[in-house]
Amino acid sequence: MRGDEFEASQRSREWFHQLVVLPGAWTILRVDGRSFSRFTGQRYDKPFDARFAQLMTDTAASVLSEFNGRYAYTESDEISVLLDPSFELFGRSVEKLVSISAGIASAAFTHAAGEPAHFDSRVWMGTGPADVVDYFSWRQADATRFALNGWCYWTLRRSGQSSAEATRVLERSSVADKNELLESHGVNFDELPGWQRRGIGLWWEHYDRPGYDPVRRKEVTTARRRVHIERDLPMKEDYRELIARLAKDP
Ligand SMILES: Nc1nc2c(ncn2[C@@H]2O[C@H](COP(=O)(O)OP(=O)(O)OP(=O)(O)O)[C@@H](O)[C@H]2O)c(=O)[nH]1
Ligand SMILES: [Mg+2]
Repeated sequence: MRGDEFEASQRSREWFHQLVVLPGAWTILRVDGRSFSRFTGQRYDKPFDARFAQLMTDTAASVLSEFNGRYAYTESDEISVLLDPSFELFGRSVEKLVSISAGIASAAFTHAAGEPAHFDSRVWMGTGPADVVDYFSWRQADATRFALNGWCYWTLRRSGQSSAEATRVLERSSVADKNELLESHGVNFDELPGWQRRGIGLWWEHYDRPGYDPVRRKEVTTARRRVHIERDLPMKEDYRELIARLAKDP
């Protein structure tokens, strides 16, 4: 076999490298901490720890910035980043998108936490802004479920129940039952911090930075952008409207 044929036959075995996200598709990358139940177990307060949420927020800001995304959302140990439908980074290669997003998240989190941790990644594709609105509503509902379950579970554990007992009680409980359970232990779910119940959103905001132009010797303002971090997101219909605004063309 000639050298160039050998080269081509080896390249053809990189089978998945041809796989790309459809041109113009609305794309979301979701990274998720690997075995974070174990990682967070001994290190962070349960069910929520503001220090852990800050690490996830720092990580979300890194992924949002590196991919120049439109919006990032974090809850529990996951981060979703919405890419612009016109993005062309890495030729839209699925292998590149998942490996680089997982790599960025793992590096950013490890750097911020000072301990090694890593993330997996997946790609979601939608056909338009309405799909994107549904996606983020879905993840926010997951955040609310995670918060309600976590608070109930740890409230029962702290009241003396074993892991198996607490799990059994929760399996048989409706959402209303869980709210009542917390109420009976003096916890009003609706008054818990918004970031725990609804997750944290990040997007770009534009601002004018005043400065001085030494050549023209005059005051000038330059347009800049920075990442806005929202720890008190709206919910349900208001959240859907926020996402619809962020996903609006262009
Ligand atoms: N202590 C603590 N743990 C948290 C917090 N937020 C998320 N977690 C943990 O992160 C886990 C995330 O769930 P999963 O992603 O389903 O579990 P995982 O162990 O990471 O499993 P894989 O993602 O499949 O590798 C939760 O079960 C919690 O244990 C927090 O604020 N404090
Ligand atoms: Mg995980």
